[in-house]
Amino acid sequence: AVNTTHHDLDLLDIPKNQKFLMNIGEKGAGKDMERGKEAVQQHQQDILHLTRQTFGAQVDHIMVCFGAGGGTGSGSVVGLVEIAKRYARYIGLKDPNKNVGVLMTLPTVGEASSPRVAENAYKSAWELSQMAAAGKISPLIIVDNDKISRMYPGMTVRSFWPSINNTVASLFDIFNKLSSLSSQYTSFDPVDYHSIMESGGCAIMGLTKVSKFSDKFTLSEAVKKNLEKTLLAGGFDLTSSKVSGCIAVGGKRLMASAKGLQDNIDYAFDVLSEITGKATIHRGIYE
Ligand SMILES: Nc1nc2c(ncn2[C@@H]2O[C@H](COP(=O)(O)OP(=O)(O)OP(=O)(O)O)[C@@H](O)[C@H]2O)c(=O)[nH]1
Ligand SMILES: [Mg+2]
Repeated sequence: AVNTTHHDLDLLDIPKNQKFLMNIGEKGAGKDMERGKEAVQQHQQDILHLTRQTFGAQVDHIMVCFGAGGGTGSGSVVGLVEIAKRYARYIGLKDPNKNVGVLMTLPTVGEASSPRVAENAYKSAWELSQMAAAGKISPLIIVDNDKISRMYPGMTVRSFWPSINNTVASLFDIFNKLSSLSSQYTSFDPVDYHSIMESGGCAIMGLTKVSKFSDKFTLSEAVKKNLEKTLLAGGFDLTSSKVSGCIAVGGKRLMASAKGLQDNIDYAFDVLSEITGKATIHRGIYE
């Protein structure tokens, strides 16, 4: 983790030697993106070194994460992506453009009422979208802090960022984890997962629980609704998607006894194929 002030680093629950202060003589970039940009240029060697030291060489994919709106993250993200690509090359990844992605958060409506914050967020979202569309990063995941805060109203101050972060991290984690497991039915395997992570553009993800699975349409509806109202930023044209993955997970007893469930799951996969403009669908059915 890097920042221009130790205040933003101190509270992070990670080992001290994984935090790096990009010392620019002042505490924080004060929402000035130029300062963030200069900070990363000034310290790129140290950051690359810390990355190698922290993560070693057994890494498949790198996600640079930052909160848009401030000066440090927004200003330094493109420089950090460059460092991540150098690291990727160093550990032997063939195509760094496909193995380095970005996870960014959009400021809440309240935060973005400050014109500087809104402008910073807009600038970095625009630049990263261009990079994603041009296949220079893969994927770009945009987390909408405001949307999540509206989905989980009534949060305490203390739980606000940690619960948003946990929600997003576990969503990201579950596809990765499931792809490492094999299934006796249909496996969503690591190659499928990689092909999604490496396809460029923007990525959205969702997770939903379905209880009335015996009805033909509830599963497909759940898939559809989930894509429309994910935790992540909305407004994407789903018909332009290139690849997608969908995994159905059910209990042992359910898989053995629910009549017609296979048909309903297949129907949900077909509907997903329709909504995504016939994107390649990687399927998985797990118990
Ligand atoms: N989801 C999530 N968003 C966060 C978290 N921490 C900060 N943010 C978002 O990131 C934005 C930018 O944070 P800042 O501290 O302003 O940015 P900075 O990159 O440190 O830049 P300066 O403070 O100007 O140096 C905030 O406005 C929040 O919307 C977090 O833990 N989780
Ligand atoms: Mg800050």
